[in-house]
Order: sequence, then structure tokens, then C-alpha cells
Amino acid sequence: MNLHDLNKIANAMVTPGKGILAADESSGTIKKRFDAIKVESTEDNRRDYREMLFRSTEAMSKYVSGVILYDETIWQNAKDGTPLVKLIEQAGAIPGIKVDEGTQALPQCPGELVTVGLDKLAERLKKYYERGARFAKWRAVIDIGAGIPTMTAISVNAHALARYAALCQAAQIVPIVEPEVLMDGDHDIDRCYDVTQRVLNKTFQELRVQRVELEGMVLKPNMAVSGKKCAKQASVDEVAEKTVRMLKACVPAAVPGIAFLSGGQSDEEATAHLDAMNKIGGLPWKLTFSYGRALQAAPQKAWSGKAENVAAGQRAFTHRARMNALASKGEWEGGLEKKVA
Ligand code: 5MM
Repeated sequence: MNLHDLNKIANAMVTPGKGILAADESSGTIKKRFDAIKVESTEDNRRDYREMLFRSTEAMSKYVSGVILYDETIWQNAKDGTPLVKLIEQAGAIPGIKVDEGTQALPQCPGELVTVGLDKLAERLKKYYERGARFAKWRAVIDIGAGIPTMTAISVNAHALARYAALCQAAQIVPIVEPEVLMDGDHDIDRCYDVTQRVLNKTFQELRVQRVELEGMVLKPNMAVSGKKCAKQASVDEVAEKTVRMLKACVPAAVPGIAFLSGGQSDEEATAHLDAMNKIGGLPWKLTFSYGRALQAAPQKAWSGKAENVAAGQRAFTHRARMNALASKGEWEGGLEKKVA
């Protein structure tokens, strides 16, 4: 492993003014997204949609540091035969790959999940590296509810995240470590804070046990937020203040950067929260975005599967990418939302 090079890539992924596009929806998830805009989820439509994003020159070259791809996408070519990976590289962004293989029910723990995909991961990473991937992603899913999460679910998921991260670094690929505490449910922000803190502490304990080099990874956590069904929704300032406090307590300064997931927040909420955290300042790591839904909901709607809407889809994507890029420097203001790029 060359830690210097891993660290260089990790730093590039969290460059202030840039962030990560999470376009790694698995087949089931992209079908759900396409169903919402009444587009059939065929291989060609998925290719056309992602090609539209990756050919958004301004967004990709100015505001996007890297793109997380799904296995199908990393092997796909654009309509003119150019590999989609090349489009990303030509824009100056770094291609990445989701390598987990989804979740399975966790035995003895009703309602809880464990992320799988470690078998043959070393071989798969080699092939992805040859295709151009320089970072990877693995997402663990932790739900909050009555009696959950159990320590069992937190432990096995943290263990798998660390196994994955160690294998990535051995393959000269920067691991994005994503332990996602879901925001579904009626819990308040303090419960989210407590659970996320437990999850992060266990994750970093496992990363240390498995000798993962913290300088060569990026953390992708949820923010401390109120559950979607909680009657009392925390304000932007409370989310920012509690998330920063939580991360300071759990994430070593050796980690180059933290790239948040949006987790079901609205587009503007996700931007406002990131911006408010960066406005606090004096942080030991870079804070940026690795959004899926909060970057793609608008372009998906604008595109709606029609070739004549490609320019509108690209404008919508560029706007959201720009807003989040400003938030990664603490320079966003609500008023900018009206001026669509
Ligand atoms: C883009 O969605 C990613 C893949 O999800 P599935 O494996 O369930 O299809 C997801 O991991 C995503 O990268 C993160 O959750 C961040 O996306 P959001 O929408 O939460 O910002």
C-alpha cells in the first residue's frame, strides 16, 4: 500500500468547493427513482440518464470531485462508445465504485440488517482498479426503533466496514466508510445523536483493530437529525451544532474528510445543513457532500426520460452541485436558490 497516494486521492475527494456525486443506485433503487418519473428502468435508459449527468461539463469539472458508480455503470459505454468512466476522468473527476452487495437479515436480530459482499472482494477490487476506480464505497444500514439498534447489529456492520476498508487500501483504493443511521421513524435528534455516536465509535474501534490507515479513507456518515416522523423537527442551527459536536467526539483528525449522505432530507435542507456546519469553522477535517437523492431528485424530474429535456436536466444538476459546492465552503445563502444556473 502506498499511503501517500491514498491520502492524495482522499484529499482530492474532499477538496473545498467540490463534493461527491453518489450515482451508485443498485438496480432496485434506480427502478424506484425511475418509477417516480414514469421512466422504464432499461439498461439504455439508465445509461442515458447517467451519461446526461457525466456530460454536465460545468458541474462535473467545477463542483464534483468524484462519482460513485454501480457495477453496471462502470462497464457501460456512452452512446458514442466512450466508456462512462472516461467521461468522468475527462471532466477531471475521480471514478469510484460501490462494492457492497446490499443487505441481508441479521440472524437473531429481528428487523436488523447486515451488509454483505466481502467474499471475492479482493479480486473484484483489482478489476475495478484496472477499469479506473480509485475509491470505493460500502454502506452499512442501522435503523432506530423500539429496542434497536442492538449492539450485535452495530458490531457486525462495523466489523464488515473495517474488513472492506482494509481490503480497499491493500488494493490501492480509498475506502469511503458509510455507516448510515436511518432517519425514518419518530425519534428525536438526541436519540439520533446517541445512536450515531455509538455507531461511529464502534466503527473507528474496528478500523483501528484492522489496521486501516485513517489518512487514506473518507467517512460518509448521516448528520444528527430528527426522525422524519418526529413531531419536533430540529432547526438548521441545531443540526449543524449537534452534528459537529458528535463528529468531533468520534472522528480522529487524521481522517482527511467527511462527505455526508443526504438520507432523505430535502435538497435545500441538505445544502443548508452542510453550509451551517462549514460556517461554524475551525474543524479538523474537511466537510463536504456525497449526496445521491439531494443532488439527483431535481435533474431526474427535469429530464423525465426525454431526450429533448437533457439540457434542462443538466441545468438542474449543475444548480444543485453549485449550491452544495458553496455549502462545502460555508458560502451558500438561501437567496441563491432562486437563480437557477
Ligand atoms: C445512491 O444511492 C446509494 C445506493 O443505494 P442502494 O445500494 O440502496 O441502491 C446510497 O448508498 C447512497 O450512496 C447513500 O445513501 C447516499 O445517498 P443519499 O440519497 O442518502 O444522499
